[in-house]
Amino acid sequence: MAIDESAAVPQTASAETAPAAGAKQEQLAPYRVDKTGTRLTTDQGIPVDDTDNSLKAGPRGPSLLEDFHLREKIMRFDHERIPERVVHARGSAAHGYFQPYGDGLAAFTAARFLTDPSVRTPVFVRFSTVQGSRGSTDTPRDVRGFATKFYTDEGNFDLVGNNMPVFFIQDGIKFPDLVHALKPEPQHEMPQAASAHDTFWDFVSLQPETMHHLIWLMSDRALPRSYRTMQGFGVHTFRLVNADGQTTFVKFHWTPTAGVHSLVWDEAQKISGKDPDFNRRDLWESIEAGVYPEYELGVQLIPEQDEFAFDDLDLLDATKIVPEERVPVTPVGRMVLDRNPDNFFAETEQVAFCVGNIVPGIDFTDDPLLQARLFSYLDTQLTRLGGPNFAQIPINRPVAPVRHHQQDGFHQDDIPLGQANYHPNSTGGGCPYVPGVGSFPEAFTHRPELVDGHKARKRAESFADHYGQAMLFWNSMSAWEREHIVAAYRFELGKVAYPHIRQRVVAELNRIDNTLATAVAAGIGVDPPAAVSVNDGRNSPALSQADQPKAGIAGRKVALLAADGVAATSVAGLKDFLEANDAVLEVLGPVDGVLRTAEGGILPVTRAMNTVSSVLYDAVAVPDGDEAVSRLIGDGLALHFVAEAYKHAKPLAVLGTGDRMVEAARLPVYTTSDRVEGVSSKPIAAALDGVVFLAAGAPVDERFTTDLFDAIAAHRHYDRPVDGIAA
Ligand code: HDD
Repeated sequence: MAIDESAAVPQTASAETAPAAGAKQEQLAPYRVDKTGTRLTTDQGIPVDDTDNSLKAGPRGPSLLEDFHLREKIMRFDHERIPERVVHARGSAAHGYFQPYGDGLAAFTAARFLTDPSVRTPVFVRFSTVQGSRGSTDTPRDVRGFATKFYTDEGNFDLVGNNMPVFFIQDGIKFPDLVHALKPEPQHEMPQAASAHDTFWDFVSLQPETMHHLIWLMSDRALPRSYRTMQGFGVHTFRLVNADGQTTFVKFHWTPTAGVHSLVWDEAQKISGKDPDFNRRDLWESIEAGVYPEYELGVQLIPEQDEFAFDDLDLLDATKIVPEERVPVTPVGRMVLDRNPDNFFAETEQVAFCVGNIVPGIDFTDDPLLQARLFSYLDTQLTRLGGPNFAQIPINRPVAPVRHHQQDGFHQDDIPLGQANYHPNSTGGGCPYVPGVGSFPEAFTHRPELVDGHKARKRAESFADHYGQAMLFWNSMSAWEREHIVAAYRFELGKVAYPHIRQRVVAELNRIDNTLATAVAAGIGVDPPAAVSVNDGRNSPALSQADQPKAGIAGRKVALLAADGVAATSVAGLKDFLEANDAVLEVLGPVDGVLRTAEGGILPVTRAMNTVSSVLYDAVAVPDGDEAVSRLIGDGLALHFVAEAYKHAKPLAVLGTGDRMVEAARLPVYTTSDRVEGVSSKPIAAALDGVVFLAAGAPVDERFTTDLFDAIAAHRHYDRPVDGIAA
């Protein structure tokens, strides 16, 4: 085929196409390869005129070894895969930037990216599940990784956190045991992307330090609606170090500006089949739509002299939080994710986070979990990325200059010039020079800490309590959060084959709270626990998702069920309202194409109803228009759609005679006999939660949009009586 040479474009994309500002995008630009308008070549740049037929001795004869294109093509294909991450294998990532609000942290840290509000630091953030393989689903009950690489002017800082503020174990030496127990069982590689199995529950019930993280895992935090709506935590206590070398303990928190929202468990399981890429797609589509995920960075600061001020927790114990009521979280800056990666493998798969990557102004603590991580991340990249030069992969390159005497190894991309590959040298003018300790204020200085102790494989006494903070968490939950937690334990343990493991978990739960243990035991067929009360009643309101501030509705997806005869006026009003608030309305028809409206016009269908499901939406709307409503009532799929959305506590927008559908779906909200002068607004007491009605034939008005905004912003309405709903 003839090539239009004029269509050829330069090999590199313009950095100006990158909304994620800054030095990192400029650095990546020369690596981006645009194939538009180019000829096909081999790896050696030799043009190829046929890539569909191998070179043969006669059309039906054997293929010839001299066919360098065949050999290269097959060889390259054979080696496309690299080992997946041993944990957190499934992930999705985005570029963006971080900017501090002001210089408020300047007294605490010398790190400029945290203290100079004029500095926008490029970031690359990778979100992940922990247990599943690369090709698994996005919505198992699992912890989510939240790893941020800050490309600061002083080098890369990797904050490799999770969406839960604590970890299962206190000492990194237990990590291989934890992960073996958590991952699919060795004999049959089951279950995939799920924690409900014997080895996991066996391990955790024998390792009581897991109890705190476990109750977080049984809560809705393990089912984030979106990466845009989950918190992130650095988990460990780190140190901030100021210009005078004084240090302050710090805990890092990410808080999404879109609010903290979760799925319900039944929904999460269904999504795993309907759209295993649910969270990945949401991240990608939000950024493409310009609804950029945003997170506020907050810090809890603890003066160094207060290290031992907490009688019930040790700052070095990663199974503990510092309750926000005792040390408040101070907001210090904002992160915006505004650019999708160009290539999944090159960026999301090859990004290498290392907990040991810190910059001047930040330092480690002696948390034994953190200490083991310092080795593990560096070590794992050698296998995963094929050698010691992984920091040269474009996504991993710092924007700060890199000059040293390390050399060679697999995949050395740089061409170091000159003779000097050692220090000290005179052949290279003494460069790269090392000015000497203390003579170079920007250099990283390890905190001069006095270390004194006898070598011993021991755990500190101050790490001994494993139940107090699990109790704090349980006490801080709202009624619906507790119901979800009990249901989660019952579900997970209900899949455990060994009764003694179930019983042992109940005994552990009884050390947290007797009502919790009793409720779980009642659901899994084991003996009720002894009626002892250990609960000290303490709580921390900041831990409850119910107490998180509600944000707007940007990025929420609303499904409108429609059919021929749909009243178009209120649909148009609904669409305008949602789009004005950066939310999305999708019109679902019985089939693809267009619908005939009650007014005689047409309404385009976004998707055929059978290709989606209520679980893929945040809210559902039913239309006005007698004919359309009658058609929908006759369609079991549509009725199930409405009932299921109601059961999953989602907001419903009921336009005009669409109220007949609410009645037909047997939702305990409303019957048409409740209509007052044609206006469908009479609630059946509190059961109306999150169901917003518009009068028949009426245009969308402010009362309706205000109520609907609040209903969607709240995200879920858990006070509904849903037990009898068949969905
Ligand atoms: Fe880890 C990956 C988070 C404890 C060893 N971990 C990994 C990732 C996240 C976390 C988000 C994925 C990074 C990415 O997107 O590439 N890990 C945590 C948190 C922990 C934690 C918040 C506790 C506070 N991890 C932990 C321990 C060890 C590891 C105790 C080992 C001693 N983690 C690894 C690893 C991984 C990893 C094996 C797999 C892939 C990788 O590092 O790059 O080294």
